[in-house]
Amino acid sequence: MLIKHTPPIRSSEITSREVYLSRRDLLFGASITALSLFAPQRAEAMSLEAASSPLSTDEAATTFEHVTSYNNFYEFGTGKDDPAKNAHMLTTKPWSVKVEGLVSRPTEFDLEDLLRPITLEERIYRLRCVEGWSMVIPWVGFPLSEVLKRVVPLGSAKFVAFETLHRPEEMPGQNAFFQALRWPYVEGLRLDEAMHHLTILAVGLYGEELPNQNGAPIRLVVPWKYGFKSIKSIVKITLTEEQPPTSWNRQNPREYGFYSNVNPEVDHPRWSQATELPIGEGLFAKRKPTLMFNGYGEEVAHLYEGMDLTKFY
Ligand SMILES: Nc1nc2c(c(=O)[nH]1)N[C@H]1C(S)=C(S)[C@@H](COP(=O)(O)O)O[C@H]1N2
Ligand SMILES: [Mo]
Repeated sequence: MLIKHTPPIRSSEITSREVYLSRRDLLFGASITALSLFAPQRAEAMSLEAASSPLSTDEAATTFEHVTSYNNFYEFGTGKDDPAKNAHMLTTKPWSVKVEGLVSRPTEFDLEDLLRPITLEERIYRLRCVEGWSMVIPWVGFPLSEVLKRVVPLGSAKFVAFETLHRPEEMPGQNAFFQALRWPYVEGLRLDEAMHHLTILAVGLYGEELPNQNGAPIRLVVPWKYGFKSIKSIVKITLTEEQPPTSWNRQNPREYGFYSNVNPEVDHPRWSQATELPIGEGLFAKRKPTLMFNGYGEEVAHLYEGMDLTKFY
């Protein structure tokens, strides 16, 4: 089992990038064993072993506190602080993920079995929400393609559909009088987007197991698309021939398309998408220009060659 269960670290213990970076040396340094012998208390903080990825941005990460207290996870309420308040209700162990549809080997993986042959990586990725804010998050995860290859997609598979857990007893938003969305939350990618090396399944952040509010125990991260594509707490992945429905497109097709690539030139009908506010930089933080494909254009622009991105938004 790759994830070692250690008592969760309180956010108050990890508030700055400085603290994180010193812990990161512990996690990734060569002298882990020696340190754990001589500094048992600090070594105890280790929980996820991951190799750091060259695909990371070198921008400063948003603090652990902000990453875990300012969230969108409507299953736990529509307020930004609701997921941090309510997501502890979710039971994430045991957990399994079904991978089925147009594949040769449909499989229901226990999370542990899914992770056993997999090498975890730390990837520091930008996350841009369609609401106009952004964060930089040190995810721990692995390429989605590794799972897809294990089930062997058929030639007819063109899209990948994802589904979040539906468990109203533990997800108050699924039980609310006012239902913010139709449940379960669903998302989708084209197969080539799903196989792309930047597309990962995350099981942790900041070297810790994924906090529930961030989509425990396993969530998608697609860094060149708006945040809502990065579906949380996944229980099912289905390969399909037809483009699958997605929650926000179903909710409001004029405002949210299937592709949802970060694009400063295509405005949301009710507001501009040209700039973003970095979260956690205080009262005087300045909005900064949003980059095409969230800054990942060199790696992903070829996927959309010849497509009119104002039409396929
Ligand atoms: N199941 C589910 N996944 C979800 C959401 C949600 O409400 N439910 N919100 C999305 C949105 S709008 C964003 S911006 C990101 C936020 O991820 P974070 O809270 O880890 O920063 O999760 C996405 N994944
Ligand atoms: Mo979002």
